[in-house]
This record gives sequence, structure tokens and C-alpha cells, in this order.
Amino acid sequence: MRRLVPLLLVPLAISCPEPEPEPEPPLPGRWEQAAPWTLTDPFPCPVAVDPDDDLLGELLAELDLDRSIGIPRSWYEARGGAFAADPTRLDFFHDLQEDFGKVPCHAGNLAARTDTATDSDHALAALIADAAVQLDVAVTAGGPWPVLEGDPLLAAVDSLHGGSDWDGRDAAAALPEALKEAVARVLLGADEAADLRDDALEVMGDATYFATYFRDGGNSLLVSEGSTINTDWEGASDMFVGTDEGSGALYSGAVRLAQAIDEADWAAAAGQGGEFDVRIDTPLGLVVLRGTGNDLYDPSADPDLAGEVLLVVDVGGNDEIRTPAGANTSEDHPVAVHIDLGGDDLYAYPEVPHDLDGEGLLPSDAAGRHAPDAYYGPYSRSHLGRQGAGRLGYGFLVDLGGGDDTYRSLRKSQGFAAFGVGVLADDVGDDTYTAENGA
Ligand SMILES: [Ca+2]
Ligand SMILES: [Ca+2]
Ligand SMILES: [Ca+2]
Ligand SMILES: [Ca+2]
Repeated sequence: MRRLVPLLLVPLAISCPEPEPEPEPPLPGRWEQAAPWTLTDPFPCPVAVDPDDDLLGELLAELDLDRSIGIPRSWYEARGGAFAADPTRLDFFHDLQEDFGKVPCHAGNLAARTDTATDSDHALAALIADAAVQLDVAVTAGGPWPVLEGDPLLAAVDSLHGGSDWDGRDAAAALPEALKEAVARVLLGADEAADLRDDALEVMGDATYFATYFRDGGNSLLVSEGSTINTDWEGASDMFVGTDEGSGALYSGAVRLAQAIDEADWAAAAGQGGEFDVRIDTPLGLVVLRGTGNDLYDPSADPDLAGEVLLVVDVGGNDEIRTPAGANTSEDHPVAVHIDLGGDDLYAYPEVPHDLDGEGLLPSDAAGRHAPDAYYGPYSRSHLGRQGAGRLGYGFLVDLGGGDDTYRSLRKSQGFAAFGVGVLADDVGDDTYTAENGA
């Protein structure tokens, strides 16, 4: 009989329910609104050491050494002037040099942040934002997207053209819906990124320097004939100094472009639509959309591909890509993105064998090789960025779908950047990367 009590209570509870509270509207997620990007430091640095158990400290004291490495801060300060007050030196530089105990901890924070970003739903954007903020500039990340009415691809291309007519509407409209959605999102991101880049360059330096900095970068890391940097410093000095309005805006553009790529549903578009080859001109460059065939992208046989390409999306097949593949080709070409959604692909370049292509060197491209002298061997003279290279702009190569891919390039490739952001992202596979210099 005692079991009757709960049996009676249950129907009573159901017949007199508490009024359901109104569900709270969901809070906007991190990426739905624009906000400053901040770094997390999972580990406090330096790691605390018990002074009674500091064997390293005891050893250093015994050897009359402190915990500094490299050139101490006092050396910079003693020289005064631009050495002491160099605005391009980053905040954490002296901090790490003065105490090597902070270096592994700093590296631990880098690795932990990278793991967090990689595991997140905005891997590319978070990785770029983390890297950029460490350059002591403010980076803005996230924000809503314009609503596209009707066919998303047509609407996105219309918005790039600012209302002017363009060719190829019917072929574009006939593409698979998932592909159109994804491409439209990237075009919106590219448009905003290009604007941010233009704003950034305007405050970073005198535009007459841009062609020089596009070709030679801001350093002498890559040996190059005639690449002596102009020592007439004033006109381009802001190129080298991080500011929120300059490089901060430049990197924010890369984060916005990456956000669009992260949010597009590439899995839904992969392998859809059979074979096709749709090309759309836009003011930011050509858009090329190709299908599941094993396609050849060869600028020497296909002149369209030799110009400024804004975006390539290839939905499948084992493709052979000899275009720059996600590398901008001049200071007037702000954004280049190449996305491949499946297959074992070859990313290379038009080979022009040269007498000086010796053993262990890749075949040359049209730029050939330096005639060896007392200082340098037969280095490649190539100045074409390839396979994810951004110079005064953005170059992204994203290969998804797990294929076994081969990446082969000469210089300024595979993640290279100068006054810009270059990204080579490959999700997985048995991949091979070869490059000569600056990759
Ligand atoms: Ca293909
Ligand atoms: Ca492919
Ligand atoms: Ca691939
Ligand atoms: Ca791969």
C-alpha cells in the first residue's frame, strides 16, 4: 500500500504544471558580432619555482651567470636613439631575453592557444587572430554578414560589381546550391578584406613604395638581384611599425576572410554537380568554379588563369594546378583564394628547365637561376608567390577532403607573407611539400 503515495503524486504534478519560463534568446556567439580579439594565457609565466629546490638557480649562481640570453636590454639602452626606442621591437622580446625560464612557458602558451584555435569551429580565423595580436596591434574579429536576397551567388557577385552587369549569370545560377552558398560567403569576406587592406595600406606608407615592397618585402631574407631596400626611410616607415589603423586593420581583413572560409559548408559542396567550369569576372579578379573532373589549371595554356584570380573552388578530382593557387600577383590584387574540396592534387608551376638546375634543386620557372658568383650559388630568381602567399594583401590555399597532395614551388610560397597574410591549410593526408626558399 505504501507504494500508492508516489503513484498519486505523479498525476497531480502533471495536471498542475509550473508555468514554463520564456526561453532566453540565445546570446550572440563570438563570431556573430565584431569585437576586439584578446589572447588567453593558459599558463602564468614564469612557472613558480620553490627557492629551496631551485637547482638551476644554484648552478647559475655558482657559474656567476644570470638568467638572460642573447643581447641584454642594457646593450640596446646604452646605444640610445633608434636602438633604444625601436618601435618595431615586440613587447615580449626583452621579457624573454632577460629570463630564459619564461621561454618554454611562452612556447607552452603558444601551443595551447594553437590547440584551442585548431579545435574550434573557426580554426583559420582564430589562428590568424592569435598570431596578429601578438604583434602588438588591435585586431577585430567577427561580425554579421550582409543578407543576400535570392540566389546567393548571383547576389554576392552583384554586390562586388556594385550593380553593373556581368556575364555568366545563367551558368552561375545552375551550380549546386551548397556550392553557391559557400562561394557567396567567401566573396563577401573577400570584399570586406579588400576594403580593410586598402584602408590599412593608406596609413602604412607612401603608395609609390608598394611595388618595391611587393617584389622585395621588407627585409633581405630572400637574396635577390637588385633588391637593395631603399634607405630613404621616411615615406614607408609606417610599413614597418605596427599600428592599429595600419597593420591591425590589415590583419583584421585576413581574419574576416578566414571567418568566411571557416563558416562556409564545404562538406556539403564537395563532390557535387559533376564536371563544370564556370568563370565569373569581378572587379577583384576572376572567380573560377570547377567540378569533379581531374582538371588542369595551366596559365600557359589557359590565358584567363594568367591574370588576377580572386577565387578558385574545385569540388573534386585529382587536379593539377600550375597557377599561383591562392597567391596575389601584384599590389593591385588584394585577395587570392584557392580552395580544393577533394582528391590527390599536384600544386606546382610552369617549369622552364634551366642549365643551372643542378642536383637537389627543383626545375626553374621562367625567371631562371642566378649565375653563381663569389657569394651565392645558383638560387632561383623567381618572384612569383604561389600556394598560399600574401604580399600587401592575402593569399590563401585551402585543400580539404583528406587527399594525398604534392606541393612544389620555388620561392615566396606555401605560407609566405610580406605586409600581408599567407596561409596554406591542408586538412590531412600523406602530403609532400617542396620549396627552395621563403616558404
Ligand atoms: Ca576538379
Ligand atoms: Ca582536387
Ligand atoms: Ca587535395
Ligand atoms: Ca592533403
